[in-house]
Amino acid sequence: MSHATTPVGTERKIVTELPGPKSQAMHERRKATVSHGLTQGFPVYIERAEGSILVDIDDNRLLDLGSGIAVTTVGHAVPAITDAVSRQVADFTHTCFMVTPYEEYIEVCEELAAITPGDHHKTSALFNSGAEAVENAVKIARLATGRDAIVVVDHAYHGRTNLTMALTAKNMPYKDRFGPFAPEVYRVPTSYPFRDGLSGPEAAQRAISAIESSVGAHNVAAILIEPIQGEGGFIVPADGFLPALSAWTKANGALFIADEIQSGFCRTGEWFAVDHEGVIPDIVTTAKGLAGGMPLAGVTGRAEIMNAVHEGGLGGTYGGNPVAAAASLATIKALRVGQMHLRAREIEQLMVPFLREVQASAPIVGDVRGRGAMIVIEFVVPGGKEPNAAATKAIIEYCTKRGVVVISCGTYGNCVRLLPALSISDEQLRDGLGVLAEAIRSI
Ligand code: PLZ
Repeated sequence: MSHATTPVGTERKIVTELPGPKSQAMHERRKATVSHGLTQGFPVYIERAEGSILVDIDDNRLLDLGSGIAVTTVGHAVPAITDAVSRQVADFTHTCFMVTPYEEYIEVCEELAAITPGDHHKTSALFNSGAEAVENAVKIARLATGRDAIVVVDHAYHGRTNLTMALTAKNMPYKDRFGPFAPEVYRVPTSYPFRDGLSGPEAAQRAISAIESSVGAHNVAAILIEPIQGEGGFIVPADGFLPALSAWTKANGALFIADEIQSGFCRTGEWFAVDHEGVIPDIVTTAKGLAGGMPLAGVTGRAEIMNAVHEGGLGGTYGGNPVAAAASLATIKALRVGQMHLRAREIEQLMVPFLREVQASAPIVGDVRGRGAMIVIEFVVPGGKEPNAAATKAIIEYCTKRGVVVISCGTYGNCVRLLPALSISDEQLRDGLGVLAEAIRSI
């Protein structure tokens, strides 16, 4: 792939129609050779990126408000991360931690122990993807408790492997005709304030009585939950919901597993989304923002739970790969040194009032919610709460055609999520929000 030498810059700049001619040709090549089972997204093919700007093969500069689904939280091509990766590539790229280990793996586990909630003794195991981390968290929870049942909630997303498909709520496109699914997974209602109007304690009581009546408290190995539900629609549970579920697990010998794969790493204005409610999970799963673009995932938990597993019970060829680990250490350092959780809060302060003002004159905007730089707009049919997936699709198309990359989410496909890098400037953010507002008004 040829790389133009012109600087990337910091501005969105569209020089062809989107997708441009080269991207269109590339898309034809793709269709001939890449399985059509993969989500097609917006077929603009990327050649370079820097900060919050993506440069496509037609030399268009797009503003990235998706960060590759909450992965490049620090930004694209951040020198501290690319340098760390380059150094590690030159040193060695792989030995397999299970065969001949190395320090970087240990350092990532030390960092995870330090930044995840609670000051108890924690240990970690590293994997490649979020789904793999969730699978392992479930394995560990079952072994440590000697129980089988895993409780998940409506609108949950935990991955696409066989076990995680069972944990994920939405049928299309994730599960349809891919079964049969793994057993001993039980789904209970969540807290979705915009749609259920319940307080946190009320929603928790509803979930708990479903667990007690349909599963039996003594059978529950763990409640597994995203503290802010990501793919399901950036659903922030009502205050008190998560603490009540966590307290119930403690009282009943079950574990509380927080899936922080999308919501972690300063994204919400704290290191982790559970920090907003003072909940201390027994196990935390991480990925995405953990390594700034390199594939890495972690399971971090109370040492007595994590270490209950027999030697050799956890592993995988690539888990905790040294290059991904080096990227992770540089990413965590950049987040910490830059106090980037504070920047996430500023981003919320800029985005939410702006979007609420748009909402005031746009009846298709049902709700604006989220924390930090994890904000969503839920679109409805004016006059009620019926999900409006058609408007959502049109708005995303309007934005992407103008070079503002935004992603949809939501069980009903009716949400536009905003996941900018925490290094984005106010000016870039205003530019992107301006286009989004135009898109909403154009409906
Ligand atoms: N848990 C909370 O958000 C991944 C999925 C994109 P993997 N979310 C993006 C898609 O359509 O496949 C995710 C998540 C939460 C687990 C996962 C799974 O992480 O790294 O995609 O396996």
